Amino acid sequence: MAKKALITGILGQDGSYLSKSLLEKGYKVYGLMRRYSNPTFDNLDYLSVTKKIEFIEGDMSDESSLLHVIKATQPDEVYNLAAQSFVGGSWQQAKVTTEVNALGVLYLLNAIKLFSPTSRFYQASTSEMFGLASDGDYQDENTNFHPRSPYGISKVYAYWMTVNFRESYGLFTANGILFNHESPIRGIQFVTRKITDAVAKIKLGLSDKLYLGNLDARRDWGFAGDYVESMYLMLQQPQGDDYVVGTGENHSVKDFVIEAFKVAGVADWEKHVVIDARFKRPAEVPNLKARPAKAMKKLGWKTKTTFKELVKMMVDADLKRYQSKKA
Ligand code: NAP
Ligand code: F7E
Repeated sequence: MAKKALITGILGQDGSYLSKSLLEKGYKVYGLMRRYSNPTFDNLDYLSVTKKIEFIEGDMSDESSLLHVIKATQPDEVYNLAAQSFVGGSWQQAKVTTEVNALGVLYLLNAIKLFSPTSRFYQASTSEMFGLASDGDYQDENTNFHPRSPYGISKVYAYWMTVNFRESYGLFTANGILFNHESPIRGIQFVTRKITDAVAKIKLGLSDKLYLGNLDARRDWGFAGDYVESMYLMLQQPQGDDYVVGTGENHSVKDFVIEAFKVAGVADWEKHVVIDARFKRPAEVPNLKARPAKAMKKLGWKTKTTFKELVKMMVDADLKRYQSKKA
């Protein structure tokens, strides 16, 4: 019989790539989505998998809906990807961020404990938990957390609750501490997609300026399609555990900007980029770089897409999108 997977956050970037990958592996996929009067399935349509997923309405802030979903689906694997995932918005919406990203995980784990205790649970943890990360040049499973935003703090709570359900009740739980991963369907607010979208518009004469905050922040950027494989691998291990996943290389926002303009063939990037204080954060995370040695050794996972390939993939996709709109 086909294995059953429940994915929360199915309509987001990672939910889209993961559902495609699990369907290809023969899974029956259930997707938790919020109730909308007029939902859009753009990301899943882009990957042509919408019709094969069974959608169930629910909300991470509504415990009763999660109890119902777990009881009704009895999944072999639960991938908890739902979150208010925009760091920059988490200061303005700290309560919602906490309810969804922190308490939502407690509700989901409790539902699994009550109604489907053999389900294996994946928690979408994040390099934002490391935050200031003053311990050294890179971050791994032994690095101390120093979150710098309500988002990072909410994810630290969820991380420890995931560990605690493993230690207290013997549930199979895993934290994937994933560093930034991007793709052509990355949300438009995130800096990489904001850049590639603007560069495509500038190239086609549809816009002239790109407004950004801190160009010096450094991130370890990989491709989302590669990273969802690590989530799957974590749930196939003999025991639940916690893993850092990243490329081991980092670049500044400025490096990303320069590469994107170069790929599009637009000269003089500095003429188009405007520094705008609205996009600076009250507390910045300056420098993240993964050391993914454990994931490489124990999961056999490794990144396949280089920084330059990622930037090109995203710029090309945005150019294609605007060109087809113009036609
Ligand atoms: P994303 O594109 O923002 O997707 C998040 C999904 O969560 C969306 O589909 C959203 O639903 C859903 N969601 C938000 N609030 C919800 C609620 N109250 N109830 C149910 N669903 C809700 O994020 P992503 O980039 O795919 O990231 C997936 C997960 O990995 C997130 O937990 C994120 O925090 C974490 N993470 C991401 C990265 C990264 O670089 N991408 C790195 C580390 C960890 P709607 O479609 O209805 O808005
Ligand atoms: O910012 C700087 C900004 O919003 C990256 C989420 O998926 O990855 C993501 O969080 C950097 C920051 O991603 C702008 O200050 C400059 O230093 O693309 P971002 P993030 O905050 O790293 C982690 C791993 C997650 O878990 C999150 O869910 O870029 N930056 N100028 C800007 N950022 C944005 N968004 N917009 C700007 O104009």
